[in-house]
Amino acid sequence: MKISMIWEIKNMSNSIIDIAKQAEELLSTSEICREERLRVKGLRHKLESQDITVSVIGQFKRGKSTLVNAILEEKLLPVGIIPVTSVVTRIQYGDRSAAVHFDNGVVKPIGFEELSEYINEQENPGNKLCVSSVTLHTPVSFLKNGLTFVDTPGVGSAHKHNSDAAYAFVKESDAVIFMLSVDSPINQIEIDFLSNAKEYAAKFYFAVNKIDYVEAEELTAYLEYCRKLLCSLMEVENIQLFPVSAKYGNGLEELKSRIQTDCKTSVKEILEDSVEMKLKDILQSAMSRLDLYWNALKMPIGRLDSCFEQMKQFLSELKCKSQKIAAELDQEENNDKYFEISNRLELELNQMRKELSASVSELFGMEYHYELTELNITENYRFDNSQDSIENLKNKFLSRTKQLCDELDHTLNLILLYREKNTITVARRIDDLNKLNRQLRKLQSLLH
Ligand SMILES: Nc1nc2c(ncn2[C@@H]2O[C@H](COP(=O)(O)OP(=O)(O)O)[C@@H](O)[C@H]2O)c(=O)[nH]1
Ligand SMILES: [Mg+2]
Repeated sequence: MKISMIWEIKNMSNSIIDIAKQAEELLSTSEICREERLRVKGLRHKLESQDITVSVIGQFKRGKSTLVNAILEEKLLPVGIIPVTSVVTRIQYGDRSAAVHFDNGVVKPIGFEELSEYINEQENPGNKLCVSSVTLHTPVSFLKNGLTFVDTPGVGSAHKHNSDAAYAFVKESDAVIFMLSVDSPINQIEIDFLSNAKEYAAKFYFAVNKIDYVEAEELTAYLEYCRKLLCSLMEVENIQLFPVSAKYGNGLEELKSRIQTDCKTSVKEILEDSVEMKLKDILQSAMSRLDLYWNALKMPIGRLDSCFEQMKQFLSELKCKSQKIAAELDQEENNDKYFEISNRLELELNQMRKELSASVSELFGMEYHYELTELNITENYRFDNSQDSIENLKNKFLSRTKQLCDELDHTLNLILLYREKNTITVARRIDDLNKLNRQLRKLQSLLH
């Protein structure tokens, strides 16, 4: 560990690239913050390359995939009347090619005609193929100059994993096209999603789709309603709306040329704002991690040993419990109960997260909260092809509980490696952690 070599923040420049560089350097002094360092490295690369990520986000069926196809002037992505898009698709400039990225790190080149097999909810239900994303290259001028255009799954459908993927991808977006549609008033799902997106994306384009459905007067009323609501949600005086028909092409040129102009003239500002927002999140996460180590190091060694033993025991009990829950599912008649079972497993997972948070708090005397999944248990959704899907649900549940336990186990092992009998070394390490924490806080205070 190099914590003792902590480097001092001197004559700090407030430019975001400097803050990012300093954050990266600072985080690299401790292997505890490896993950955060890698995330900052990605941000620095983004600033240096000036590559901007613009994603289309919103509720399912608002016409996101249709819009991407229309802007790129090619029917690349599948669209449909039922929720279709199940994975994030990144589209960049280049010779035509397509590749699927899987959760386990494998990348497989595919033909464009095979796309649907991987990104269509009906063909890849519950993302059983474990696709993490799909990347396409196509030589369209809209994508020139390092623009990555992204189609995302919609939020709010019965397929919860689609919402999770959309929420996760917002964290990577620099600018977003937030897709609304005249056939539905803005609802709470969209409001919640927008509030979250506001924390990560630096630039918003509000597209109001399906204007071919309504008369001019109705459209004016709808736009006025949207404008008022969005101004209050975004806390701004005025907002530009882009009324479009993704299906028939109306209004697309205005939206397209606005994005292109911004990408030419204000890409630097957008990226700096975006990186600043993401840096805040990363520094916060690094500081929480340091807290855990700090608490563990300050414990008398005997007490620490017994806490570790109890924690490891608890983790192995959780793993057994999850296997028992999965095994019991075999004995039930589950073919028509996909939705109930999916919810039950999510509830079990939430329960485990709560128990883990409680034991970390109890044993290490610190707040350690896992985010809980919100469940809409009133929804009555039936799934086709259920036999296959129940099996898939069970495997997902097992792998998510294992991941939950493994992550904490990994952190505990790192803490074990880090602790030390020699009290002078312990005192020095605590001092180093304090210093690092102070430096991170200083950096954080430079962000708006
Ligand atoms: N009338 C009309 N239908 C549209 C328009 N844009 C999309 N749709 C339809 O809305 C449905 C959902 O579109 P899709 O792009 O799959 O939505 P996504 O889930 O947001 O990606 C499909 O049936 C589309 O044909 C539009 O501008 N006008
Ligand atoms: Mg879609």
